[in-house]
Amino acid sequence: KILVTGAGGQLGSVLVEALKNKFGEDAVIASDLNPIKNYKGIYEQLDVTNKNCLEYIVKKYKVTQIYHLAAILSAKGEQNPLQTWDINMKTLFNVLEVSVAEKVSKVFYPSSIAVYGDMAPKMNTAQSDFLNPSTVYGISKASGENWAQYYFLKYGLDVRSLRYPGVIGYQSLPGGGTTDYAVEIYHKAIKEENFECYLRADAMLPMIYMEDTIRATLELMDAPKESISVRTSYNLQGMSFTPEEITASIQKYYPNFKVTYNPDFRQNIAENWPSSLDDHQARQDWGWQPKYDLDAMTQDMLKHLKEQYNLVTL
Ligand code: VAH
Repeated sequence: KILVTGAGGQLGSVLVEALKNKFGEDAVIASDLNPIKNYKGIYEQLDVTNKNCLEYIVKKYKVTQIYHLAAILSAKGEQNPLQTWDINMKTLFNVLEVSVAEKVSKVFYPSSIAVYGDMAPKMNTAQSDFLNPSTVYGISKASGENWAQYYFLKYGLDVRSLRYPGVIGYQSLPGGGTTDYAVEIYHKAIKEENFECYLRADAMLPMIYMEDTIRATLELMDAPKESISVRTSYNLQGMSFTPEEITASIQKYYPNFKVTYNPDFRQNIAENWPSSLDDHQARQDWGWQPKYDLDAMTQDMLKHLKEQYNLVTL
């Protein structure tokens, strides 16, 4: 049985469906702090900061794999730094501790490009480049991935991790991240509204399409144990673009689409992050290969969002 925490989130809500397709509906337990609207399948309300509740659910379903997606993201995290640290670390320690105690065979822990800061090179940032994160979210992920490695080395817990770039998908909306604009911008274009961007026109960030994200996650978790050489977290690159470039990509279909720029504190966060990542280790170890570039993503996003919005107005 597979437990997913944060299953109501941007990534979790899509990942649970992929896991159900792969392993069957009965094999997946979706959990979240809040009920998930219209969810079909096994669901448990779970506050992962409560170790007893987590332990209860792991025992109840005889859980063998945990995907721990519950966390506070970069932009939201800055509003209450200590609370963000508490939540992100407490939940991780609970997952790691319960996994060791209950002999969970595999754990997935998402890290982020936010682990890097201004001391890492901007382009093609390497796996081993310096980590000096500037956000509390980044600090929690940099620490978290080292703790993951510690549990692997000390207890043999099979924890695997990816440093996700900004994730973009039509299925769900992100909440509280710095890369969220790249999802919102498509919704605005479809609704034929203007978009005000909180990053500068030239803020280049690494991003990845949802389909590639889910595939990368499942491929990593499927890889034979011996091929996993990175036990902190793998760099993962999908594509890189600026707000100006995604706008141009959308304007191929919506020539009248207009974007204005009004950078806020999130621009400072983005400025400290890499523009692109060197992910050769993931390619080498478990065959990672992204499928979507910016234009392929735009085409797919617009097609699906059009269908979604039409359904709503029917
Ligand atoms: C955030 N989307 O913006 C997240 C991510 C790429 C950074 O971890 O906070």
